[in-house]
This record gives sequence, structure tokens and C-alpha cells, in this order.
Amino acid sequence: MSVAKIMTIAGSDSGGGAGIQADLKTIAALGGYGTSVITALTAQNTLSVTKIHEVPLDMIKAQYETIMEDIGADAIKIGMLSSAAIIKTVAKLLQHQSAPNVVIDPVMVSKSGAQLLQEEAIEALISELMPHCTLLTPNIPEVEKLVGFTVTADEDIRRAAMLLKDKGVSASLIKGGHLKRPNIINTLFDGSSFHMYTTTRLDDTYTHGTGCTLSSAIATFLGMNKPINEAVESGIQFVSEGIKEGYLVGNGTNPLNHMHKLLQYHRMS
Ligand code: PXL
Repeated sequence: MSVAKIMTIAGSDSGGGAGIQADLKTIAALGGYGTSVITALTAQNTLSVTKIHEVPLDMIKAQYETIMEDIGADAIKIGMLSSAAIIKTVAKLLQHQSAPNVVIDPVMVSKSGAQLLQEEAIEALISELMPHCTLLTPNIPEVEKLVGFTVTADEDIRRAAMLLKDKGVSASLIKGGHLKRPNIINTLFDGSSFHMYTTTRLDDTYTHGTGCTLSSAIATFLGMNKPINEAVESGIQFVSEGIKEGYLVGNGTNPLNHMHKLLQYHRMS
């Protein structure tokens, strides 16, 4: 049978809730075939990140090229990149093999507060990587760093999305979870029009891995040839359901359930 091939270029979360582990579970749960280019290892649980080890640049390149030479990719999700050198390496790889459907989650800080992208790498993210991006999925603190102004009102969100487009991003999904509003409003700018997705704010106990899961779900749907607005809507729904069925794992921010679509099987066992 044929299957959508989805590559994740991201960091490993040893605690299993975010990063590569969240991506591969999400891709599999949605019926895609996941491959991975690991950029960094984190020693991490639901409470904190205790250590980060970056993968050497030539090994990042080798993972990408080896996958592409044989398997290929219908979509690529990009998460934690850690340093400017890794960003430049990944940008060069994308440029060389003009990849389709590139979803970039501009990961900067983990839920537990660890710095996953060095501050001085933000400039490289903007200039080197954003021009390759089909969809960028920043949260509010991330978009503020990328555009350089405070984002609170709807008009700030629209202004930020248009500025991101000027910087080379085809489309952006600005996630409104950090804004102090009763509901969460996520705003998609598809390059010409705005689409708003309003969801109920759920208990934030089960939110470790939500950003990674959302971007890999959207990449999977794009790889399956869904139009961008449907991919985003289905991705948001997938994350909301995952939070509702979250796992009682660890003593910090618990992971969402990436496998909630398979609960019918779990409940039979
Ligand atoms: O949520 C951002 C993120 C991305 N990548 C890795 C992470 C996290 C958050 O914990 O661990 C590897």
C-alpha cells in the first residue's frame, strides 16, 4: 500500500512527550510513515531538561541525505534546531533538494523553561530557514522574537503574519494559547487571507508536546495532500483530543496522548 512519507527534523525528548518521539507517534497515529533526522539529544522528563547534546553537523546531513536517497518525503516537519550552525546546515539541505510542504515549528523554549534555541541563532532562523517554509507555527513569545514587537491584540497578530510573509514565509499559524483569553484563537494567514480557529481552553496539565504534535500532524495532513486550512483545522482538533485523553506520566507537565485515535484498541485490552 502507498503511504505519505513524513520526515521530522527535530530534537529527541528522552521523556517521550515532545520532540522526535511526539512527532513519530503523531505521524504513525494519523496513518503516515515517519522518518527522523535528529538534531540534538535532550536528557529530559516532564519536569525539566537536564542536558543537551547537539548532533554533529555531518551526521545531521548524512541522516537527511540517506533518507532522501531511498525513501524521500512528501512533507517535512522541523522542530528543535539548537544552534545557528544546525539551522544553516538544514537550510542548505532543504535548498539543495527543494523539499515540498515544509512546516517549521520555531522551537525556542521548552514547556519547562529550557532554552532549546540559542538566542544568537534567531537571526539565522529568520534569514536562512524562513524562506524555505510552507507554514511557520510560532506561539506568541516566539512570534514576538521573530517580528520584534509585542503581540497581544488581533491587529498585532495580523501585522506579524504579514511581516512574516515579507520575510519569505508562505503561510503562518500564530498560536494564541499564551494570550490571556478565555478561548484559544489560532490564526492562519495563508498568504492572502486570514482564518481563525477558536478552541476551548483545556486544563493545561496535559500539554507537554502540544507544539511538536500540532506541527507534525499538520505536516502529515499536508503530505496527504489536504489543503492547508483543512490540515490546520484537523491538526488543532487532533491536539485538543490528545489533551483531553492526556497521559498520567511524570510529576511535571504531563504529555498529551498522541495515540488517542487508537484508544478503541487500548480499551479492548
Ligand atoms: O516543545 C518544544 C520541544 C521541541 N523539541 C524538543 C523538546 C521540546 C519541549 O520540551 O523537548 C526535543
